Amino acid sequence: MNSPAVALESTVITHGLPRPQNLQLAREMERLVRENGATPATIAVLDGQIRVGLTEAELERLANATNVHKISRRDFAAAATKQWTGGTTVAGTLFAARRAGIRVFATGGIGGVHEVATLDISADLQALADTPLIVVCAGAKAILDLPATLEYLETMAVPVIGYETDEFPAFYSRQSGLPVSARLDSPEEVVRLAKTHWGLGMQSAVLVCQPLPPEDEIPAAKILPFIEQARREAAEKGIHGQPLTPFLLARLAELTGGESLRANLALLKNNARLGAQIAVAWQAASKEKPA
Ligand code: PSU
Ligand code: MN
Repeated sequence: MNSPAVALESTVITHGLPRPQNLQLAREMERLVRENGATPATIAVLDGQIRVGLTEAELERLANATNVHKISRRDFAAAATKQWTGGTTVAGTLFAARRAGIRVFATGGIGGVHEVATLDISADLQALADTPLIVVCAGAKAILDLPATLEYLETMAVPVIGYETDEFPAFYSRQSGLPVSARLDSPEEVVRLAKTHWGLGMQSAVLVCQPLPPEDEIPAAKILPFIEQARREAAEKGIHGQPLTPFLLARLAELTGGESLRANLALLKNNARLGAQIAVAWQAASKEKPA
């Protein structure tokens, strides 16, 4: 029997992390998925083609590519028409993973509602609203308006599961003071909830939110002033739209002397592990009785 696939996104490789940590992390996530009994499927666009699963050489090419695009759901047609190469966001990866029949996807932090003067709501949220996959994350990136992001997910009928926690994790920090819609404590429970959700006819994703390991967390009181500063600088520089999230992540890494980068890498690896465990549990449950 084939080992079950876990989708991995690639905007984190092309836009979310600096070189050379981006390639190291991409390899490490693939290794962790394998080590936990599943098959990694890193999703990206190469020369206009949607690719599900990359070779080692392709991963390296993507990580070092110049003129690389950030590809959300709306961008696939443009990418095909113009032969772009790019990293797929959570929204883009959800689309490609679903077409490939993959059920589980691991990422760092989903996009959400930005705290800016103009409207900026990540396409990740709409994709989560209408794509039935289990998405493992560390919450939404703390650079966002977390209460507004949770409200949007509630409106769109996305279950927000706290994995071994009652609180929505805040990416760099384990706690946000905000509630999840249910807490679950094992991969088997996650699978049972997801199968029930979709069995009821729901089309939305199940968002599994796992706090990063305690030893890697940055307490909210420490990271929040830096987030404020990075946001202010983005506003002053007139940065908005697609470049905003990459700018904020890179600036935070500078402001924290690399601490936010270390936390980001740790949570991505942690989520790769849990994604693989959930994929294995999904396959086992599907063998017992067809979904
Ligand atoms: N998680 C990380 N780093 C990242 C991202 C997620 O640890 O860079 C990426 C994801 O690909 C996500 C994107 O879809 O950031 C959100 O971008 P935007 O806010 O522009 O939708
Ligand atoms: Mn945006």
